[in-house]
Amino acid sequence: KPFKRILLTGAGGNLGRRLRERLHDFADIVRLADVADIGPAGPDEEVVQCDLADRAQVMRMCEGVDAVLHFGGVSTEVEFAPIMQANILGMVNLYEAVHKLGIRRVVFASSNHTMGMYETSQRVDAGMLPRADGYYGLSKVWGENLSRYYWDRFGVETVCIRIGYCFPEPVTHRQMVTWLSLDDLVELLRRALVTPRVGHTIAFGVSDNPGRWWDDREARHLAFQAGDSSARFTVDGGQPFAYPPQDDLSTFLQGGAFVTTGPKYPQ
Ligand code: 15L
Repeated sequence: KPFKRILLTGAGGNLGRRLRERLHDFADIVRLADVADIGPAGPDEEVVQCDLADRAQVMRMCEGVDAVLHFGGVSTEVEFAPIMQANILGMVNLYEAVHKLGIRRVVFASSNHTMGMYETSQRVDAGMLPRADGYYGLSKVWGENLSRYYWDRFGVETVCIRIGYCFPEPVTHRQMVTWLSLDDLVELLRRALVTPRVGHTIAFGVSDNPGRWWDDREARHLAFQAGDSSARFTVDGGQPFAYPPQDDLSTFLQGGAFVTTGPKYPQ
């Protein structure tokens, strides 16, 4: 196995729960962290409860770890305060711990909402400027740039994955275009962990779907090949595939509903 111990943050979240049993090929021990109580550890697992905003807890969470899969933090558009705590301050705490403890590599679960204000007719690659669609997307841009800094200044390697829609079955047009299967996510994590030199890489977490919006040219060196495609699903009860179907902001812009929900300024 490539690592002795890897850490998965956000182990109680949507993706963390599905990834939990898929990580044992990567390391002898999988340490699972979450802010919530996720119950007892299974075989070859460790469980740590950790608030990302608490730097001492983050330091303890990272002790003895060889690589980090960072899936923790707020995963959707909410008001700014919790995003600031978990995604802004939490990233600083994580990278300080990673750097101080000499951990060499992080895989950061970034999001397509870093570029949600691009139009659905545009093709976006990782060299283009981010255009976030709310505080959540902006916090992911912060994470991408913070990890870039820790590579440039301290040599900590990070692969940022701009994940699309990673749930079992896409049902809307947007979900079809942005779908990432769990198998493809696991393969992308494997490539992100075992590729010898990644420096700082921004990759797109998307399966080989018809009508994709994202061009993964900046992550070519990962040699990731998606094995799944949303083409086997039908949209909205079998209507022919077409995007965008309406002249509506949430279909005209890539961020979909996030564009119209965020940002929520505290009242
Ligand atoms: C995200 O970043 C969210 O974490 C996830 O829940 C989905 O909503 C996804 O984006 C999406 O764009 O569908």
